[in-house]
Amino acid sequence: MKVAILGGDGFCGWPASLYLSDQGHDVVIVDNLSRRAIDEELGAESLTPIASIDDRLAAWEEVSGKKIGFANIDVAEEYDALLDFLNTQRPDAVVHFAEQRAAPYSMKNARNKRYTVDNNVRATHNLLAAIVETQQDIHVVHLGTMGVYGYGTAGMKIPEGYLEVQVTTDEDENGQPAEERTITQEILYPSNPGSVYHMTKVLDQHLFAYYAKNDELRITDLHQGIIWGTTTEQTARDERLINRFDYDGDYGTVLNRFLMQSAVGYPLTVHGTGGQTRAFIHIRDMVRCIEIALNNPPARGQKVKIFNQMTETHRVRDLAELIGKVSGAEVALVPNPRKESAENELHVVNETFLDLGLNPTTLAEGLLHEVEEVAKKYADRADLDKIPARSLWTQNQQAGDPRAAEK
Ligand code: NAD
Ligand code: USQ
Repeated sequence: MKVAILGGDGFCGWPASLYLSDQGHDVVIVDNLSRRAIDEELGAESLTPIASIDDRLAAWEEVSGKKIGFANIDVAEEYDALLDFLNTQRPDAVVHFAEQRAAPYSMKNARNKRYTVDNNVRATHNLLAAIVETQQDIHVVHLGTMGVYGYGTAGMKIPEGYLEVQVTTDEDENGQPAEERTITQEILYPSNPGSVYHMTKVLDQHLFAYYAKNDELRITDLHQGIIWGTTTEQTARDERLINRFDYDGDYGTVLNRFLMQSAVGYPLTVHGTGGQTRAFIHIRDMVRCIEIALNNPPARGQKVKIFNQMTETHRVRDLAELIGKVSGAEVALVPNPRKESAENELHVVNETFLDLGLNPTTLAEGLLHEVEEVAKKYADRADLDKIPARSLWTQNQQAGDPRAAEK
């Protein structure tokens, strides 16, 4: 299959590109390298020394004998270039990772809120409009988030995208009084995003529903949980293929941050009481899920397929305690810089991927150590000042800095 990977230079996109190429797919990456520019803007680099995109691609060809193409296109800003790319490359499928994905970065200030909305919504809409304009039958696989649902339970497991609702009415179809009856309808599960970033994924959902209905585009939206781990079988083959490892307060995600903090001897930054429960998936399962989704597209005219791409849920303080136990790290309860519930339960349906053959990689000590070992190897590249989460959801919040009292 010919697959275009939008955002293929990023944390998820790079290992997914290598995995698909390794499986024999013809892969071409589209990326404007904006994530590397944000590293510079924040003065916070990946803990691992990531090679330039040219060196990455040359290394992959050398190691695997397979070629991955690359086009530097801003999907949000360069519509004509995107259209031209689709017309010349004619991919069977596009995997769309090309969005600003950090909730804290999106909440930093008005500029970042506007950039995140402009970049993400325009990137998604440009892709959909361009596919319609090219008149090609291209399957779109989009990386969405579990955060579109919020993190509550509503007294049941969160379903895969849709909810059947029943409304009891004593009116007929014309709004005239009638005998009481119950109408059943399927709707998108009510959204409840917790940041401007998460909100852009809610807006994406509606763009997808519209284009699937109006233009019969074939679209799969993967509601992904937090990725943990950094290494896949392919990225481990050569140091120049190494994946990025974000640990800073804006881009680092919780479990990888805790493992890095443990590796460099920094107290684990548990926000508030650590009562947030979230969905997780290991990076090696993520790459497999992408291929499973590519192999199981919806038919033309079918509604958007929504899969919950997660394998397990964990409470933040339980993760900190586990890491403390296995590696002796100190746990610090710091002020929560975010506006989120102190505690939540989370139960999620993820049967589609399991039914399609995913064999989940669950949180195991060995894999936790593997991530910690990567962090230890590059510990001298860490800038400890970049660890605290300083982006505040409202003026009333405080930075999640365990060393604030010492400063
Ligand atoms: P990332 O920031 O590492 O990668 C995103 C890539 O997209 C970067 O290489 C960036 O340069 C590129 N990009 C952004 N805007 C672009 C544009 N306008 N044109 C072209 N390229 C553009 O993020 P990631 O962690 O790899 O996440 C990828 C996707 O997966 C995101 O959409 C994110 O919402 C989703 N996701 C990530 C996680 C996670 O834990 N990392 C969890 C759930 C969902
Ligand atoms: N947290 C801590 N300490 C830290 C960092 C985070 O306690 O040092 C807490 C946060 O307050 C939050 C939880 O851990 O309650 C998760 O935070 P996170 O930064 O790991 O994840 P989040 O902001 O939700 O975003 C990440 C990705 C995003 C993706 C999302 C999936 O950056 O792209 O969409 O995970 S999900 O969380 O399922 O919505």
